[in-house]
Amino acid sequence: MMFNLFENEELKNEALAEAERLRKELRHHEYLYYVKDAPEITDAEYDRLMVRLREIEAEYPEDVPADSPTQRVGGKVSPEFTEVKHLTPLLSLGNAFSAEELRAFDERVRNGLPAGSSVEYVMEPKIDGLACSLVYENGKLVRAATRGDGVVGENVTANVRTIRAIPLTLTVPEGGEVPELLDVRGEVYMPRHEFMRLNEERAEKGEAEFANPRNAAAGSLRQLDPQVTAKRSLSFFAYNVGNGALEKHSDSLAMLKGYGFKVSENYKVVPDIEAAIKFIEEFDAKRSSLAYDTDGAVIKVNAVYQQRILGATGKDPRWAIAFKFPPEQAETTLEDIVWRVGRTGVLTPTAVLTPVKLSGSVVSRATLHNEDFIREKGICIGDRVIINKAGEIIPEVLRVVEGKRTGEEVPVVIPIECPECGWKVERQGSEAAIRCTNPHCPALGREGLIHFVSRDAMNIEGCGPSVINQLIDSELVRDAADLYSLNKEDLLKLERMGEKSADNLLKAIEASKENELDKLLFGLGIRHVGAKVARILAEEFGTVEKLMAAEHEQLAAIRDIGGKIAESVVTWLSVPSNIDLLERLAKAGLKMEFATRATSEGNPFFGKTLVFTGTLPTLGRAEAQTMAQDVGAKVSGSVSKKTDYVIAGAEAGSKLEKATKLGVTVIDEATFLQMLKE
Ligand code: 3B8
Repeated sequence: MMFNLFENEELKNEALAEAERLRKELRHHEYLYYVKDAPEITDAEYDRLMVRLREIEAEYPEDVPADSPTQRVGGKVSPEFTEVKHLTPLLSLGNAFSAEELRAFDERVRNGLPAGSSVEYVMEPKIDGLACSLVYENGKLVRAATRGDGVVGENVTANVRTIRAIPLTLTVPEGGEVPELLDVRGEVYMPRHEFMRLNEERAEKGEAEFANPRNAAAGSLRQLDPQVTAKRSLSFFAYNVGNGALEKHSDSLAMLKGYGFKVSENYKVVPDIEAAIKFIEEFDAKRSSLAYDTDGAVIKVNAVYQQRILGATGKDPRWAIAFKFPPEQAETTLEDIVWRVGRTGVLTPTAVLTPVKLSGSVVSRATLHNEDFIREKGICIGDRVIINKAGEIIPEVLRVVEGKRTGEEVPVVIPIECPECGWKVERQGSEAAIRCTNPHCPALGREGLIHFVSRDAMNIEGCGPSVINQLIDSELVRDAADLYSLNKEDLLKLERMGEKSADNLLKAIEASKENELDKLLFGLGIRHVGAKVARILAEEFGTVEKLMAAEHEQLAAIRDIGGKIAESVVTWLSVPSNIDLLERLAKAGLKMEFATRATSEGNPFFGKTLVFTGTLPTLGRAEAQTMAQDVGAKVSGSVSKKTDYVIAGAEAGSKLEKATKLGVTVIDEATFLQMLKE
């Protein structure tokens, strides 16, 4: 008995040491991926480490630290955000719109300091997101709050914890000291590609799209359910220290970087205002190439003692100002509207414009979103229109210049036939989208294949739209499965396809077979199944067979799935040609499985220790235990202080007694089943 206990103790210590190593490794890879943008391992490798860590933590739930990489998504759905008073006010910045105004700012700064002071500035890109304050006590993130009115903000800690660019524990360099208190200020933002992906997903689901990444970030951060925020891939740039700043702002930025924060790689210390103005011009030229939106540059006095002397006027500090770039707009003529058919059969109107220069590039197309957009803006063909760059990348028609109408303008004709195949189109219910009703519309095949090979789906490099078009036109490929029987000879028939590119493409096609099920499910282009839904389905079912066997109710009961998606999945999987496609893909050697185990962090039993006792009314003991383990619970045979729940059935004897004595929560089968679904 004693010996056994020792052995258990030893096993436990080994497991806990392994868990700690895994946490360290995971944190390091999260840092490389989310902060440095330079991952060293694949997502699958990362997932494997995570799965192993979860396994150990499920075994020893009482030894899981709050800053474990598994603990980012937690917390409950709250009815509202509580208020938090900032340690020191979170001020906002005044604006400058010209070099003149910047020189005036510099003048005010120097007038506010002892005569003859020299002033050094720090220049930073101005990230277009939401200001947040993150409070670290003894190196641990304890609170995160939005700016609010500057004095009191909203407590968004649970949501901020899901942002992987934000360390839950500061990385303190060897020999360094953990600060007792550190108030890190910065901007929560959504990278552009995430914004585009999110909007695509929302459009697919018939939900309203966000107007720009800033709104998308705000909407995601202000979610009452942290699970939703966790899925939105937000990021964070640290740009100021509220409490615990060093003598120079530039040193504080370096310190933040050392602690593991993402700090703009584009900041610069400049000796005077003219150099600051030059920085802004240079930055303007490169900002469109950044992965996130910027709406200007921030100029800050570098010496903190000078900042203190200058202080603040009302809500704005006197030592910093934001230079705002003018909104990027241009006027041009809308010559025509073309309707393109996407992979789901949705017709999207695109404006054909007289080419015009807009923020450095020539624009000749702009998106018009859908029929309602055209009506709301009152757009006619021949109109003079103002275009701008929405989310700084895709040009959008902002409005019509009505004063310039000549009477020659022609109202837009909404198509009643598909421009690709001539079938009739329809608008369903409250949806804004017009769809082609032909299930075999050629556009679906072509666009579907383009989607199938795209990065977030099967990620087949070297297979761009022009290759796909040629493959279809030459009848080498009809659907996704045909890609896997292509050979080099076939490929060499294509235009601009040399030996090397053909070899590379074949390699990429071969490699794509190893993708996990979620990528395939997303790639199939099932309506309402975006990347996230595909992942949930893959996690839930693990294999295509199991998914095919699932009934509507079973699907609809899954978190984040719901009736509409369930309907779409069941329908898609019942079409013979789709089943045939899946069979041919399987035959081609695609993996069609999801190896990573389901993550059920959200379930109330996740990581908890459960004890079953007595006879349950409907469930067998083994069945009930498996169900609990499937959501990440640990099942134990005896009740102790570490037991979280006792599930008691008829004639539950001493275990129930002990549970009551220890104050352990006792539930019945019905409650157990109910909670399993949460
Ligand atoms: C003081 C300094 C507000 C800000 C600041 O990228 C202050 O520094 C601020 F009262 O809002 N959006 C930045 C950004 C914003 C601010 C800042 N620095 N880089 C930004």
